[in-house]
Amino acid sequence: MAYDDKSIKILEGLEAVRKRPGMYIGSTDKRGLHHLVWEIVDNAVDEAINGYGNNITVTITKEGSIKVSDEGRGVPCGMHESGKSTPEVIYTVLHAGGKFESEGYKVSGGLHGVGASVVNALSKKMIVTINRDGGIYEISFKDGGHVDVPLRKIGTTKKTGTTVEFWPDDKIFETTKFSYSIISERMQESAFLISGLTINIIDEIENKNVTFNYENGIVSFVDFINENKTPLHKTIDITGEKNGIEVNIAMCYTDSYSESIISFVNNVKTIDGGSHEVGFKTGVTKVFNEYIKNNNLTKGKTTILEGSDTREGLTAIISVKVPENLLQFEGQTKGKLGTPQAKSVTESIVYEKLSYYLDENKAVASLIMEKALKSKVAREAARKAREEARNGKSKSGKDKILNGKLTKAAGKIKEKNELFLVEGDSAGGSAKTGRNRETQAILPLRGKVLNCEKASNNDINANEELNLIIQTIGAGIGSDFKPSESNYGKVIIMTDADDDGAHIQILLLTFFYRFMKPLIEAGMLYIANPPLYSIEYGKVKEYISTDEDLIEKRKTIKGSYKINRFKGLGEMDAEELFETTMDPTKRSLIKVSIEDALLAEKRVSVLMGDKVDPRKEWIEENVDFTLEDNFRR
Ligand code: 28G
Repeated sequence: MAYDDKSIKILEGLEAVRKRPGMYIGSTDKRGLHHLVWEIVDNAVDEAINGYGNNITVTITKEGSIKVSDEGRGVPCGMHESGKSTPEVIYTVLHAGGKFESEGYKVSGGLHGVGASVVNALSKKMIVTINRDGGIYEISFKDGGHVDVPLRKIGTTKKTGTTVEFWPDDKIFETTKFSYSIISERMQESAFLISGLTINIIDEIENKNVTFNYENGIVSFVDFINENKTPLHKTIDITGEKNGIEVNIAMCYTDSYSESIISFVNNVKTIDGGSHEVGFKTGVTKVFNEYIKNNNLTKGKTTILEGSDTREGLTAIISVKVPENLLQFEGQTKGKLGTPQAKSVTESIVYEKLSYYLDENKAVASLIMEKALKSKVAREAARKAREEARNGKSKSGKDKILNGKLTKAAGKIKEKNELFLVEGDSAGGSAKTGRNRETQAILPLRGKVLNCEKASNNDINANEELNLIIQTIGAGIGSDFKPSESNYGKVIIMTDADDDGAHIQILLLTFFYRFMKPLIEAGMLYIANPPLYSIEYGKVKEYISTDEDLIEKRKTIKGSYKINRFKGLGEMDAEELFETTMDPTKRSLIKVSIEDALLAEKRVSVLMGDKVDPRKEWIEENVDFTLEDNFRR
């Protein structure tokens, strides 16, 4: 191909990325914006994994850019046959294409490694600085990957490494504000997975910085997740290799009842698990059942533990390395490992190493076996109680509670009905009066909701408030929960817009996350979005949700006006509450989606402390503020 033709192809490629960014980075919202960072950082991490440079720095700059530096070999600075420099080619030629291309899924990183040229295409400016062969080289781009200044030598140095600084294009992204906490969390994860790697994050805007470096790798990862929990033993480290597949697992039981397993393949998180996770679970179950049998802990009876019994209170990180030729991913988002050999290899390594560990550590073994046996007893008791409830044996008592508190919807079409969980009796009163009687049911909640982070099924059943919610929704709990059986198409949490309200919100989210996760996954859980202010001028009364909007509104009003700040839902009269917050034709609901559900567990324990700031931040970062319709917040 002629030189000019090649250049045209390159520009067409960059233009294609700008036309359909979603194909390359998933979305143009906050998540898509951060994908840009992952793409660049992954290249730096790859260079470190290859053994070149173990120090990476990510800076959120005052100028609105992100700057990533590594201490690797530096991108080669020679000339390509086309007459372009190697860096120009690397940062302007699209590599393996978008999401729908079948080939070219990179082993590590981002949305299957769509590459630095995609980041360039979506940036209004990018500067690449390379330290290599004694020189400092620089090339810059503008307006979506067009060369601004070609590669040139700008100085000398003894160091080596690459620095990429880019300014995301605000014509493409809904937001260009980078989040220190989102970046930190992901970088911390990389630092856990690659022990010995140091990652520094600097936020020049908010004057914050942090450095992550973990000599003990994923053992530190498990200990970090368990920071606010009570571990029952020292974290167990399992490593092994078979048929070219490397397995590294860190696991530790705590006194809680929840299970947190996070898995990775070639340092990429497998959100939907897959064969390596299945192998792990099968291996653990086998080891436990063999142990209780061999050590006669079943007192002669044939007791068989279910997998879930062996994972109560377990925190585990599974990290496997699979050679590229064996890699298979499944599912829509390719977040599930398919490779069958990963199951057998993981299972046999877990079986071998965990059996050995338990035989060598009898005290730990009896602690965790006892825990698993207790889980089995509790599980069977709970099942029996549920069956009795279904057969009507102990129904009357519960019905009485329900009838006293729940204001039911008159309509009988379950999918159309909505359940409002309302904080406090006074707000509950307004909601009852103001609601749409046909489709809206009101359940007022009294006092604080139980913190479910450490609760077992039994604790939940014993808690009146939560029991009420379970009975009202009527679709079961835990592994028995079926969203299709829900009495309501939407469950809507309606709390005051203050700290207490936020706290109740988070406690309820924890409960739903732990005991009714499918409800969240089915997109049936919402948060109501009541206004903060009303403003009256002339004959008009308007409701306003944010401080920013209030400031804007005041600017537009000529003459006098009256502002009222709602301190709580209870302050609104029934009509006002319906009109602003409940009316399906006017309200804006927030759909709850906990993306990174497993790490949320860790945050939940952070949140349950007294600190208000992290709690607020968590809500902001993790509750997906996608509105039900096109209403603005
Ligand atoms: C700072 C932010 C992101 C990088 C390197 C190092 C090399 C490289 C990168 O080469 C071109 C094509 C295949 C070899 C490789 C340097 C070999 C020898 C590199 C980064 C050349 C890419 N010397 N460091 N790319 N390959 N860091 N950090 O992007 O043949 S990208």
